[in-house]
Amino acid sequence: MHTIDNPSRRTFVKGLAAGGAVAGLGLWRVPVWAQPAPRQPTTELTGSSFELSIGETPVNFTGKPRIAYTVNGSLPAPVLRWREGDTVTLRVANTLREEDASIHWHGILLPANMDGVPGLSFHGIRPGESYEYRFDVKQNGTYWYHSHSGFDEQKGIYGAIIIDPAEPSPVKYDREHVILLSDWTDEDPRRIFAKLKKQSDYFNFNKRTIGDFFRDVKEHGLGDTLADRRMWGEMRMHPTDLADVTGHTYTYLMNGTTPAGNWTGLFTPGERVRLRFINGSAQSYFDVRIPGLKLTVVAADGQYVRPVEVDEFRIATAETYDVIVEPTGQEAFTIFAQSMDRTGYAAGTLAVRAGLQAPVPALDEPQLLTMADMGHGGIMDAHAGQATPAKSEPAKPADPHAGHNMPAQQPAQPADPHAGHDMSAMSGGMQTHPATEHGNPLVDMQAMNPMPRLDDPGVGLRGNGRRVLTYSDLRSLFDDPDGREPARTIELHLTGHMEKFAWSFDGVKFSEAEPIRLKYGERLRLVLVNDTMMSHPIHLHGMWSDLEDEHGQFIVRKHTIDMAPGTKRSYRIRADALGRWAFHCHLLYHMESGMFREVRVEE
Ligand SMILES: [Cu+2]
Repeated sequence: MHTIDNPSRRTFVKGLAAGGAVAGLGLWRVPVWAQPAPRQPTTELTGSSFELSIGETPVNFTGKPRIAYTVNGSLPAPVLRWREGDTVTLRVANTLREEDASIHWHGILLPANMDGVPGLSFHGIRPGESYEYRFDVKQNGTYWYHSHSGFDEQKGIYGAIIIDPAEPSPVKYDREHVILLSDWTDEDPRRIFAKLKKQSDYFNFNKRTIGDFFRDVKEHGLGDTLADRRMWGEMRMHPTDLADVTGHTYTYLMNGTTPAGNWTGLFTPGERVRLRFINGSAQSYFDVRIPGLKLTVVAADGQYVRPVEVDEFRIATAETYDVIVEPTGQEAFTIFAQSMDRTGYAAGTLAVRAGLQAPVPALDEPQLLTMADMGHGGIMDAHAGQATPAKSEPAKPADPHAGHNMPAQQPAQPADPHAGHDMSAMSGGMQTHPATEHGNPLVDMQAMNPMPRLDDPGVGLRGNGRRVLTYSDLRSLFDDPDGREPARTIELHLTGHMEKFAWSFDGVKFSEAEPIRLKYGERLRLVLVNDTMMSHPIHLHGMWSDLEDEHGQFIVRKHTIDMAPGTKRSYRIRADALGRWAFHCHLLYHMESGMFREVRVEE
């Protein structure tokens, strides 16, 4: 049995049934708790030529039979194992009855017409048709692949890619396991999207209660509490809005297995085990730890980093982390991946043999966002000319009128187009905003004093007694691979309106936006400012995102840059891939609502 201390939260923890893809066995009519059949390991396909077929498969993760979209009948899709230096050919057939399909190879450098984004790379794969992808493999490490069509990714089209290196790996290990985390829903994703558009906090059940109010009054006094409440009201947000789709609908999966299904990876005591973590979810961040084990992070987004030992790490949607563990002294360890909003978890076991289980920790308490998370930390200091990020939590409620800006209610002020382009803006001073944000009904908030906060573990992980990985811990094994100083800077703001569930860059939805044009071969700096109260994992296709520190120095090469609320972060891009590329938030429902741009690299 699972250990869940707080019974009132039990209803939120979905996926206590074993579940899984049960095609062809006829089991899916039987309640799964009566049939805790052991899960088959995910198929692994190796070589340079692959046949992949997108279709429908009956599944049962919650006790209710549903139809998933799968690759070769498998959820997650088969692990693809390539070799650096090979040319791979992947024939993808779409056997869906009515819908177009696609596969995008996430984080893989390839020609634009092989990238798999309908409308940019190609036309998509029509029902009954196939597309042949063929490209040279120029990198190694842990990556993944997923659909880029509609909500197919949410329905099950995602899988791991492992690329074995041409040269011997700098990391030694005896055994490896892929740990692919994802979120399953019994609902039609289109219905979820419609609900979010109608009522953006539909799935947020962590709202504060009248009891919390009186506790706050006792702790902070009536004046501060009222001010705090008014502030949140004005921001049109609930302070517990950490995720917009939650465990209320989601069952969190580890390698396609619910917690009760207990996915198990084997080890022999004394071995060095490489765990390849992939966040293949549609809309979920996970906080991962393995009680009893230190995690040595050796790669981020497929690229090796200087080894760093931690107890826990947050993995944003679409990121990957490779971790070495050396399990010993126990027969079983729980791999625990709680959702960032604490409405559920994925879990599995590392064990010396199948059938074992270690205790499963209770979910941590959900934490409130602070004013620093809103990009208003150090606002009072900023007025005095010395901004300091406020990192401790809980933060004392700030003056409700000092720290935030409601552009819809303010007179329009054209922004200075050059302000914020110099790096001094990265370390303090009032933030300027693009003119398109002002008076814009799709923008409900702006960060006044956003900070890089690369050493911030993030809301819910601060001061928890565990050593938590942050971006400032990540150092690529190599220096800036380009070497040139960026010749120009593009600043983009992540914008949104919570109530309308509208998401965009600079307040302009994809459908109304011009492409971002890059000159072939140029090295440029992209500065992102998160004006919203949610985290956004930002992914650029076709080229690397070389993250910089607070001083504009290269620190780590990634394909997905997590932007916590109230952060301002910069990275370098070498525009060395001609063509049309997708650039977007990797939260599926944010992308669908407009937080997406085309990046066009031209001669
Ligand atoms: Cu987003």
